[in-house]
Amino acid sequence: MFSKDFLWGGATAANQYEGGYNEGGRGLSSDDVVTNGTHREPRCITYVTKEGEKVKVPMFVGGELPEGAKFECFDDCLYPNHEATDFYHHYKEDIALMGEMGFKCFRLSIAWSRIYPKGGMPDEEPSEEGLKFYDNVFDECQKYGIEPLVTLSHYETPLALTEAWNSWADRRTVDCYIKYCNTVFNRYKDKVKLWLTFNEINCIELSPWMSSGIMTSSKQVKLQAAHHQFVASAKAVILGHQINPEFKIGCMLAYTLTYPWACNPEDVLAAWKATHNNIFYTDVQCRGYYPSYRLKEFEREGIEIVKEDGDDELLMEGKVDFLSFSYYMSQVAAGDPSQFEAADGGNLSMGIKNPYLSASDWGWQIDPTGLRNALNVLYDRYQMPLFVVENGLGAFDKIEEDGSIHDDYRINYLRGHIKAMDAAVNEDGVDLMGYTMWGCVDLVSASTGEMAKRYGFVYVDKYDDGTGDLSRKKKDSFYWYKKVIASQGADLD
Ligand code: BGP
Repeated sequence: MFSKDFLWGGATAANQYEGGYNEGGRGLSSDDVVTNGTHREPRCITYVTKEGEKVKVPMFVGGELPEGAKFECFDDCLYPNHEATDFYHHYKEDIALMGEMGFKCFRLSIAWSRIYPKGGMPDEEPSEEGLKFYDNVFDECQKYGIEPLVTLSHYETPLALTEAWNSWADRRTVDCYIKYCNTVFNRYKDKVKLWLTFNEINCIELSPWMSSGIMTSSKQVKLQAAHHQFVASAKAVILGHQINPEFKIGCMLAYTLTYPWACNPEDVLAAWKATHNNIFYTDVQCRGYYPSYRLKEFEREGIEIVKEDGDDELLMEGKVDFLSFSYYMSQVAAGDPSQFEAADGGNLSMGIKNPYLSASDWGWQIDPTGLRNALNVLYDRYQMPLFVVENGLGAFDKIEEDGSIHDDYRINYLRGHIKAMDAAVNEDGVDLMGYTMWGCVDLVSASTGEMAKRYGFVYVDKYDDGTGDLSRKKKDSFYWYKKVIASQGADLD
């Protein structure tokens, strides 16, 4: 059982949900030039070289953009987020469905290029039409007593910033981001109190394009860009608190709990290293300084982070108010991973297969107890409020002849994870603000670009080939989650 003020709800992001990519004066974003993929086939970034050659480069590989090349959408490719599942035109209906389930909180992101089509270049004015759209969305939330939780940057960056200077690789992007934050903080200060600065900030090293619209394969460039995001996040926290002292501004981490394969000290060391790679980002954002293990690594590898005077003080002053994270799976590490069978992550590498766990159809290893561990590890380390802002099961759904969708696999997954949170809160004393299940209305998968990988309580008639009438249907999990919320998590049957 959870307290009355526990923030139950669902999570989405503009790049995968909103659509309307060329409507309302919106500028292009980095995700607009990414094709669809599958569990096995990569999503690709598309561009044309100055010689006119059409190039498709796998999103997780990325790499350098040849001089003179221009991003372009090709007629023979599908770009799933252009329309996505069209929250842009369905927001009233979708928020009403969230209201019906009893949501207390709705996590969404603002599409930065809807507010500043060119990213907020000097002299650029914000788009009133873009601002008005989110006014409408927040007003709709208010009707149902739903508190918005807004991610300022979720897996997309205005394409103009990439074209100008490779986006976050360049410090000038910090100013553009702060200009954008200043605009939305002021505009929505009475409608939105909960903010997240960057979605899954640690993914910048795994996929600089998906995370931040950067074309690079260089570790130096990625880490310099991460520094820019740390500075931007700290500045946003400071600015937000000045604009409205009631704001709570958090960071957001893709947390992957890592187990050692065995009690072999080499395996334990490997797990510790993987963990530190993961929580380096929250170490900086929650503690306010770079941790020693990463500074030593930079020294060894000759990585030099260029800082401006005052950056260290900024990081300390701009620590976040709470730590939010996504949790889908755990992983296993070993001193010598080559001896073990790898988990089948398809598009993504997932470490070693854990013999104690089952996996989703996309190979993500399902581990509810791991969530209890995760909550304890993070709370012990930072002693600040936590928020599970993503968790859920991507699965194939089948519509029965009568139109019903029996997604008991999804209910089982969620039930296990909610039980684990309950134990972390009520048995271990973790301070947990809320739970927003990922993809509460079906949306496009970030890693594969598929529609077939569905998360929602609400089914959307949209398919991998881009067809579908976008109509909405309630799945069994819709009614189940409604009961869960009404009983404050006591009724999980
Ligand atoms: C997280 C992202 C989300 C979301 C989710 C599920 O990493 O923050 O944007 O998509 O993962 O992943 P996928 O869509 O690849 O199944």
